[in-house]
Amino acid sequence: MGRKHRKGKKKIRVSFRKKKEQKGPREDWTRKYKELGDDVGDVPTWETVRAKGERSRRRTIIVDADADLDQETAPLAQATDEKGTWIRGRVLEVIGARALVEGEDGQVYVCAVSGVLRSVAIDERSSVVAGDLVAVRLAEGAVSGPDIREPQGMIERVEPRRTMLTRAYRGKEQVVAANVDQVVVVVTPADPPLKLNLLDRYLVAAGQGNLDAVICLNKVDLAELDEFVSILGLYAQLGYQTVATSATTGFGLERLKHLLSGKISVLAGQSGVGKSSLINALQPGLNLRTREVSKATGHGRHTTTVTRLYKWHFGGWVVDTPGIRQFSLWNVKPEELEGYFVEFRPYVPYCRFPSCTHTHEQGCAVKRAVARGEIDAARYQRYCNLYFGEEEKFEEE
Ligand SMILES: Nc1nc2c(ncn2[C@@H]2O[C@H](COP(=O)(O)OP(=O)(O)O)[C@@H](O)[C@H]2O)c(=O)[nH]1
Ligand SMILES: [Mg+2]
Ligand SMILES: [Zn+2]
Repeated sequence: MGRKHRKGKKKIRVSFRKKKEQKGPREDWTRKYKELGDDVGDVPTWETVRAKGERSRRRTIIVDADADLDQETAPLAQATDEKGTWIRGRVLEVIGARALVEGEDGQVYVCAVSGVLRSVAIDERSSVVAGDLVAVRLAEGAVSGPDIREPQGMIERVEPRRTMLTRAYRGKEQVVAANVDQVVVVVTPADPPLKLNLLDRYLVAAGQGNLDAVICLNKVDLAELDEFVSILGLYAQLGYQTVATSATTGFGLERLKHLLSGKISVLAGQSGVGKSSLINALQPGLNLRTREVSKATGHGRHTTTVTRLYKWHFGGWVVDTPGIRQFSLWNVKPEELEGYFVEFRPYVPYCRFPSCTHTHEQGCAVKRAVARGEIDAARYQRYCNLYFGEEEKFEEE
């Protein structure tokens, strides 16, 4: 089933490498690299780090549709210079000074993090995190395998992070995962009952983290699908990707697969909605850590969990992490909420008061839109509840 995409070819855009830009403190490294100036060393010639602002010349090439590629990077497996053999890779997990990196060659290498990288990081823990795209210098005769004791390579570079999941750790902001593309918010029509306020809260959190959101309504076998089509329809109209699934019957799993394919996703949702079941149904044997395992340790279930990327056989990764509720992006200020209720956006500029909270004000264009039926009244009500800090306790895995 997962092989379905194999036949197709697709067009992708890749960057030309510009020789001239290889020298000197590169605009496109993150600030911490800039501070190092020229001492960062020679950038491997195949380096393709690119800043948001940098204009890159691009060309379109045709590749196998199921080739495991990151659209930001040119497909290139490895290169050799006087310093050794370099590969690009994706960090799957970091434990202490030891990182698991999946190279573009598909092999997993145990790597160390270079002292330079560690010393420039504001917080040592965040110098390299799961999801990072890195350049690794492999030792001579490097052996792949996740359980090798000695590091087989050195992580020398980290590409700028597109997105970051962070959390407060000992009073500091700690990055726990980088380059996550999307949050799949899993909800259920029953068992546990549908909580749209919680769904909206997740969507706000995703928006704040600059992540796309996919809404997955699981356990549709427990209810008449018709009843929920309107709910998914509302969110689809707002521009979210939606999918109705049943991990039990297999309904909707192909579409879910399609939505996950080629991306780094994090599954979020209340405990019991079927996140683990969905992952197992998509890929039996993935063996994500389960709640039971962490329960066995007895304490600190969320804080001690290491974030890890697991690879889908159909392409892309799933992040196994403490729920996103643990992350700082959960703490949205009430006045920022309006920005994440996407349907408010066209109306907000027309409110009488620039500081309008869209809750009680006269001349509020958002309220007017609700009255005219242009904004869903129930969703508006949930906005108000969130604004006033109505928070329901729930358990998230
Ligand atoms: N009827 C039904 N039950 C499901 C479905 N998906 C999961 N479950 C059940 O819901 C319970 C919680 O599932 P689990 O995957 O542990 O949820 P998690 O806490 O989100 O990881 C388990 O008993 C599953 O068997 C589904 O699509 N339909
Ligand atoms: Mg679970
Ligand atoms: Zn208003």
